[in-house]
Amino acid sequence: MRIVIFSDIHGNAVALEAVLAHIRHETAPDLIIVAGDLVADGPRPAESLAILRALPNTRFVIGNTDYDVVHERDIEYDFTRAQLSAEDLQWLDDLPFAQTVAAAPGRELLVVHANPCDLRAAIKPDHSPAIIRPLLDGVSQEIVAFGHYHVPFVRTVDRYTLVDVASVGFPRDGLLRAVYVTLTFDGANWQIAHHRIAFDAEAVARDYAAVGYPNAERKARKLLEARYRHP
Ligand SMILES: [Mn+2]
Repeated sequence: MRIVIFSDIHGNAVALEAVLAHIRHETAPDLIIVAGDLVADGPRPAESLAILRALPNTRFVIGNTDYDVVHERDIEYDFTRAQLSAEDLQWLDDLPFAQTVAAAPGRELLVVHANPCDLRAAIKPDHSPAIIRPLLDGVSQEIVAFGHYHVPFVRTVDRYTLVDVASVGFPRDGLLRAVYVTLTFDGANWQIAHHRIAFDAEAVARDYAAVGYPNAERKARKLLEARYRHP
């Protein structure tokens, strides 16, 4: 069984199309899971959401910015919300918190946006186990996959394998690549691989101004730097 997981598209339809083309040609997944933050912060929220919603064999979880686009008011969320239909916004608001997959009895995967407890606390690659353990309290699955922090990593904490699938649309590890993950269960073990896909980031950067995104220049620079600071 092969599962593709990706996250944090952030309204970047160009990066999303690059990832989906790579998946179509290289990966042949049984299932795709999208780990949230679908539309906010990018120039093409409506196009990105239409592409995502049309994908076959695909499940979703909600991200913090999916919640915020529906419920919060600021100049950027207002822009994003104005691009989406009332039905799109209801669909975002109705997204589930988590998805689970059982590859075999007792061999299960949990997918959430940031961590198994809430939508916002990031699990970081250098966090001590003492910081992470409370977030895993009560989790029965052996693999926990998430996005939110936008930095790809795999690490083990106690009996858990933690997989940050990073970000399709807004990289922040200094590499201007869209990232997705394949999780392949061969009957005994999971094989986990991050894939880094080139996309036309300059075109996306120019697109912010073309669509009238608020703070377009700052946002474009933030994308191209691929190193924005996480709170
Ligand atoms: Mn997030």
